[in-house]
Amino acid sequence: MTETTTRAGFVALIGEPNAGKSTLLNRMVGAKVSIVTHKVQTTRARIRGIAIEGASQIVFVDTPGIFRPRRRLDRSMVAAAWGGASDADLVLLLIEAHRGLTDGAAAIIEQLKALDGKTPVALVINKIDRVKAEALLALSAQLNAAYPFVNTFMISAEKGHGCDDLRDWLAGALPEGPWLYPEDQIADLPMRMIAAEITREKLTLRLHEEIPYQLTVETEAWEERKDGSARVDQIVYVARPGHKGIVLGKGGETIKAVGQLARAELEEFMGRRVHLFLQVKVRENWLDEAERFTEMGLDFKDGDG
Ligand SMILES: Nc1nc2c(ncn2[C@@H]2O[C@H](COP(=O)(O)OP(=O)(O)OP(=O)(O)O)[C@@H](O)[C@H]2O)c(=O)[nH]1
Ligand SMILES: [Mg+2]
Repeated sequence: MTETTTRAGFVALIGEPNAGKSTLLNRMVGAKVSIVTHKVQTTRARIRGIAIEGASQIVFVDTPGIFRPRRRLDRSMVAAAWGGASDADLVLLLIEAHRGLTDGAAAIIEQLKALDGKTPVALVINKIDRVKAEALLALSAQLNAAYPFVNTFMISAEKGHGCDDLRDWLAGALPEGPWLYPEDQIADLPMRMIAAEITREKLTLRLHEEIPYQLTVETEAWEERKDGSARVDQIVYVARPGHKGIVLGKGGETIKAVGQLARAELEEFMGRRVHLFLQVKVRENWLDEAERFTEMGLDFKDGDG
């Protein structure tokens, strides 16, 4: 009889906004669990996606980008990111190859030094498809001089380069122990939250300037129907009366297009029919309401907004 030692643990993905953390999580899990846009500050809370490699169960923890927070929401997001890092067995710091050691990345490295010092941190240089190979060695040397990373990977989360090596290494680096989730589970996030995130992604892609940063989406009601479909009701909260009209669009065309895209993606994710109903509400103080933060999976930070 052969005995296999199982391994399991949490791997936190941290980095500046837009570094490609959510893209990497989705690639590792093999499904779209966390939303992705070309805009900064897309992810707002910790999102767990689960991958299995051999006898190891790797629980990836996507986190919001780390930046200098201004608003209350920003502070909660950055706190969630650092919370994810300190609870993890392993941390991956993502750096964008074409941007290199930015001030923001340097600030994260300084804060990593102040962390417990026990959690191993590996360096992941992402988006290598955007630079010439010659530039990577110098960047890796510069970053490794700034922090004692336990390992360095050069990847393209989008194209997949280097991702198998990274996954193999993680599988062997996690602590021995029983798996933490059933083997068919790929995410640890309630379906109603995944559904709200999908809608927020479509809104963020469609709307400009500050509007995506001043709205939130909540799933209000979820009804299972006898024919196997689901009826999902969501509210889009906007912070300014003027934003409502923009989110609706002329004759409601914007919200309609967003709803169609979100419904299609939700149906694909769930593998069944969905009837999605979106309602837009002005709630000027939502960015200062503890309940909105709880709905997003964030801790509400006291003090001025
Ligand atoms: N060229 C290239 N683009 C990438 C790669 N990985 C991610 N991107 C793009 O980078 C952008 C940001 O990706 P995300 O995965 O949302 O980044 P993030 O770090 O989760 O961002 P926040 O949630 O805002 O902190 C998207 O447009 C991705 O398609 C890569 O390997 N190569
Ligand atoms: Mg993200």
